[in-house]
Amino acid sequence: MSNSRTLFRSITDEVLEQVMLVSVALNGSEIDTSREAEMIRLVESAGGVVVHRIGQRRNRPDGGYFIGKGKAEEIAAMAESMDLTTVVFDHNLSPGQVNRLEELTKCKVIDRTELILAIFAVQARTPQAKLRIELAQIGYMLPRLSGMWHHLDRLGAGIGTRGPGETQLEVDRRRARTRMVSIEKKLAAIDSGAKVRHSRREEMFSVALAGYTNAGKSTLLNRLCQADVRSEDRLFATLDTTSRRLELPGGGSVIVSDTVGFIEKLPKSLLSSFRSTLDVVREADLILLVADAADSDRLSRVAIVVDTLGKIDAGSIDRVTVWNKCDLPESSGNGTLSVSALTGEGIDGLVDLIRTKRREALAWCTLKINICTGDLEYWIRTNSIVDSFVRNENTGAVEVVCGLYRGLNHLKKRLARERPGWSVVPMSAQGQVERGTS
Ligand SMILES: Nc1nc2c(ncn2[C@@H]2O[C@H](COP(=O)(O)OP(=O)(O)OP(=O)(O)O)[C@@H](O)[C@H]2O)c(=O)[nH]1
Ligand SMILES: [Mg+2]
Repeated sequence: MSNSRTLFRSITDEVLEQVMLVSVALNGSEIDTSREAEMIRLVESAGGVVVHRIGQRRNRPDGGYFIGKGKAEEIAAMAESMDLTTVVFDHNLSPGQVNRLEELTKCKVIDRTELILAIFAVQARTPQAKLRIELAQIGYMLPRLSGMWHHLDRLGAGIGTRGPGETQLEVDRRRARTRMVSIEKKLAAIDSGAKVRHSRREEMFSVALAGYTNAGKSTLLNRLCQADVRSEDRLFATLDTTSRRLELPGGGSVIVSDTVGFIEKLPKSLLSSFRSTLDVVREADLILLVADAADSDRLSRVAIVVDTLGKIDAGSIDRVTVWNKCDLPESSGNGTLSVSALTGEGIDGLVDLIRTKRREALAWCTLKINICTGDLEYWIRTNSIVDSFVRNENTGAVEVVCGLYRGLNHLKKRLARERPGWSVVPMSAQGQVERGTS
């Protein structure tokens, strides 16, 4: 999306773009003040500032303008008198509604999805996050292209690039699709590298931090794993995934991952372009749903997170809600697990819970290993919970009673792949011998 449309300046610019916010309450409801407050924060996170607010209650959206035409004229007059050129709506608008509103108000009209896309664009730091957001923006823009030709200049559309018989719109659509294919290829290469790294860790119990944006996920990762992820009082501070090892008291470790936060009506195009970023959530053994206990909307936001987890196929994974920010006076204990990622309060209890969940997920068995080198012993000790490890001094064989994270078959495959010279005769925990070597 070109600078002419990309909503706001970079957040590092000194002058913030001044914005009029339009809130619309539908179905006879009142204007929701906490939703309005969230919109103001979204505008700020994109690098703008709300200088005027207008609200309207109506039963259903107007097909032409979303709001009534009279209200749209009121916005036009207000924008002119306040010298404002940007109007943000707290709902999603159809391309036709945006065009009609822009024509009538002579302002740039931004809907909720475009605003969230703008924040992601401002916040993206890594090359892959930048590519993902560009993909989502083009996906959002494609159906809106007619009448927006000049917005494609960043994609390289320009004089002399039109093929015979093509309209400018067709050229723009073609260019947009070509760019999408090229981004998808680049992302596929990046994602396959990430998959290799991920498969190296797949023996470990994995814990994903998921939650509404700004709930404190990154702060919690930093607290649990002494990581140095950027945490900020800003919506969508995190757009990439960071995974760190958490050493558990009493031995063993798990992988904890922090990733992009959720919000109400997270745009579909973002969910699809960030799909692989969210793999750590989808493939987790345990999801810690991090909730802000001091947020007056905490319960509805937890419901939104649960709904979003369903949308990314992570709804059936074992999940525990962690009520964060319990140090704040306005926090309210909604459950047994209250923590403060900031002060460390309650973190021991959380680590205990992770340890218990990990233990519950283990498959217990006895392994008989004919030749056990120090290397293999180390691998077993770091990748399982060892209950007993007995070595026969005469033969060098060992018998190990241990709990495996991914079951015996996984261990067999792993040994066959990486330690082909070794032989393992597994038995069930009850002592019944299973035949076979790997
Ligand atoms: N008082 C208090 N503040 C906290 C706590 N945990 C996080 N915060 C603050 O909440 C804000 C958001 O924290 P982050 O860790 O960036 O939140 P996040 O969930 O990672 O947010 P996104 O990456 O934007 O989705 C920061 O200002 C943190 O300092 C806590 O336990 N207590
Ligand atoms: Mg974060």
